[in-house]
Amino acid sequence: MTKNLHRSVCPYDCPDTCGLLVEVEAGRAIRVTGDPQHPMTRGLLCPKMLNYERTVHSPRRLTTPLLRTGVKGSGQFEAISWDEAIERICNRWQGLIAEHGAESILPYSYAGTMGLVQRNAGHAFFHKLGASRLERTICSPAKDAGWKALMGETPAIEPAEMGQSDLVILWGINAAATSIHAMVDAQKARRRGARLLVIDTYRTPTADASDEAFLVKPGGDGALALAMMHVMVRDGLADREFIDANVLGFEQFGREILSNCSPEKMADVCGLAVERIEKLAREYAGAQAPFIRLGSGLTRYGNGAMTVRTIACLPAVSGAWRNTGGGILCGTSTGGAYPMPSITREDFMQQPTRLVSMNQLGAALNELSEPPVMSLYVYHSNPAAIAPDQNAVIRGLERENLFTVVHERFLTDTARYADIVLPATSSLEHADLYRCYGGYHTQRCDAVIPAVGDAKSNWEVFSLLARRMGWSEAFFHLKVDELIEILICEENPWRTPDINRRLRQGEPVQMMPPSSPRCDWRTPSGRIEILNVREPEPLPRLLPTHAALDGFPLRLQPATTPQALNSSFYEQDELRQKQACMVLMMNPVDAGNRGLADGQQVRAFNQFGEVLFTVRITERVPAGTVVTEGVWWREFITGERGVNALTSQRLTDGGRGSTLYDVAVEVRAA
Ligand SMILES: Nc1nc2c(c(=O)[nH]1)N[C@H]1C(S)=C(S)[C@@H](COP(=O)(O)OP(=O)(O)OC[C@H]3O[C@@H](n4cnc5c(=O)[nH]c(N)nc54)[C@H](O)[C@@H]3O)O[C@H]1N2
Ligand SMILES: Nc1nc2c(c(=O)[nH]1)N[C@H]1C(S)=C(S)[C@@H](COP(=O)(O)OP(=O)(O)OC[C@H]3O[C@@H](n4cnc5c(=O)[nH]c(N)nc54)[C@H](O)[C@@H]3O)O[C@H]1N2
Ligand SMILES: [Mo]
Repeated sequence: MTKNLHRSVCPYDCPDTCGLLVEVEAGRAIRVTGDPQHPMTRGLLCPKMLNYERTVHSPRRLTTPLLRTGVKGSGQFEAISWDEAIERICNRWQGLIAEHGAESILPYSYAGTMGLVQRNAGHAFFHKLGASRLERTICSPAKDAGWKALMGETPAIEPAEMGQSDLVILWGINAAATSIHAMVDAQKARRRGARLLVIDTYRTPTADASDEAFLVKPGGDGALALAMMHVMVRDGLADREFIDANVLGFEQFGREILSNCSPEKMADVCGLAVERIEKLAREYAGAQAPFIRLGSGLTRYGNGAMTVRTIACLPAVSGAWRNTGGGILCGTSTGGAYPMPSITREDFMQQPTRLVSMNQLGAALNELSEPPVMSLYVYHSNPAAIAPDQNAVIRGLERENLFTVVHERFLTDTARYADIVLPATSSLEHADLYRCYGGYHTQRCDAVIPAVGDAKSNWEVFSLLARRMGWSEAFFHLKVDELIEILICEENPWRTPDINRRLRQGEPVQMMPPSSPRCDWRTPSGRIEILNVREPEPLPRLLPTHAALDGFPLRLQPATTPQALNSSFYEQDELRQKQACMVLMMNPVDAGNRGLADGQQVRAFNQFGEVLFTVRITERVPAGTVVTEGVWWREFITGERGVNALTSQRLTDGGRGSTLYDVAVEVRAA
């Protein structure tokens, strides 16, 4: 590294966890590039991070604490000092604790930064305070629940095995937008002769790069997988020898479930013609080592966990697990690589406090009692934009008697409702330690520039709050570097002393997950448990989505865009302008039926709310499905509400996840 070139890590919630090279001049980041020596990044960055310096030095950055002066939501504030801000927060909390108890305080945080210290910086504080706890389940817990029901604790296969597969299926993952390095690997496999299939609800850029795309009805993948297995059994394509040795409950599954799941019966549910289901089943069963990379898109439904569990049966039935390159990958679980309880400090809790689902913030703010939520402390999350049922969330945030503190880099939709706003550092301004969930690398980095304005990191703020509360635990006085060292120094099979040495030097390093040989199933029976009597549903079967029962004719898919990450990156004008405006993609048939013309303003509505979009008429979405990409900030949209005014607080069948993609609407001209 030259004097002005520093290593850092991408802090965002993405399976790639890229290595960055940051060029610094006079205390400012002036250029950000991908680290060519990083095992996943290999010099390639996504369009968002390629201009990360525009986020870090954005004129929109918050630089000082703010006190609300106007009505909630108006965005009117005056600058105050950190001392005053901390004093006001702690005073108010002490009053609330005396009157309502500490559970009247609710922290809300998620994935603004994935750094192990900064992301989890508030846990110890709120545990000691005795606050309500947040159940952090907005992303994809249904995926874990579905996997566990079938595979127990079986670890993930090596992502690089995709390169040895002869048939790669990107299933419910928009890799070209959400995990570009997996996309590079998939294309490499394709160039070496593997077929690349995509299964999605609309024609994404990932689908464009495939040999063949299968567009299903939202939430219809379980039906597709069941029909595929029906064909495999019917046509003698199931691998009986593998099944006999490795699978529990296959005969019963075939008899009780698969026999009723012919392609004819499933075609309508999954939205694919019978011939295409048959062809896909034969191609899958005929491949030597088919590799399914399962995304999170299809898990955010009322049947999400069951969908994952059903799809994960495919390699068991076809025997794909026999061969290197074959199987299914949901993500690498690297959670065991560091001793997180040393940071989150559950032991500071005097007794287990109330758990509040982050997917039901609207209900928590408006309906919870004994005690009601009287204060909300939001850090590295933007619930007014990203949480389901935006109308309920905003109604709650508007409550005059709710004391809201938001620690943020920008004046987000949520920060606009705060009583006190605290300015947060960006990842280039604080140290942290990162681990990847799409591979096995890990990296530690230091701050590479000083804090912008008076911004402080998550840990610094909680340390200040703890001091003002008068707490004596040495833990709250530790420096970020010391916390990182606590995580690194504990002995762990994932990290040899040499890995730790290189980590401390800031190098990106591959960890060594405790390996498991192929076909070593970590379930109570030692087999893949298609029959699992510990589950409420002992066998995988067809479950409906929530939206199928809502009575609105179109399925809405609130998808991701390459130009943003959830509600992050809307501060970059150039990226936002590429998205132009909040668009609703609609098939010509649906547009024709409603007399809509391309470019027209439309309103989409359901029982939860109403949202204005600009309609784009396109064959990229099948009839019956409408798609919008991105989670826009309200200041950049035409109407009053973003897409999450149409989503609901209902939970998934397993894992208590969000059902953000399980949405039905009607659309009319505005
Ligand atoms: N550019 C960009 N990158 C991101 C993000 C982002 O917002 N933008 N978000 C980050 C986060 S937090 C996450 S969790 C990951 C998520 O990354 P992915 O795992 O890729 O998940 P999604 O993009 O939510 O959904 C993937 C695809 O599933 C499709 N899909 C939705 N419902 C269904 C269904 O019922 N069946 C099928 N077959 N497909 C369906 C969607 O259309 C989408 O194209 O990406 C991370 N990376
Ligand atoms: N409609 C719809 N809704 C969705 C999704 C979708 O695809 N469609 N995706 C869902 C998914 S998968 C997820 S994971 C969630 C994500 O939801 P969130 O975790 O809320 O993610 P972001 O919208 O990226 O907001 C993160 C915020 O953290 C701030 N931030 C960044 N770094 C720091 C820091 O170090 N300290 C502090 N204090 N703040 C920081 C950023 O400025 C940003 O405003 O959204 C969910 N909501
Ligand atoms: Mo996520």
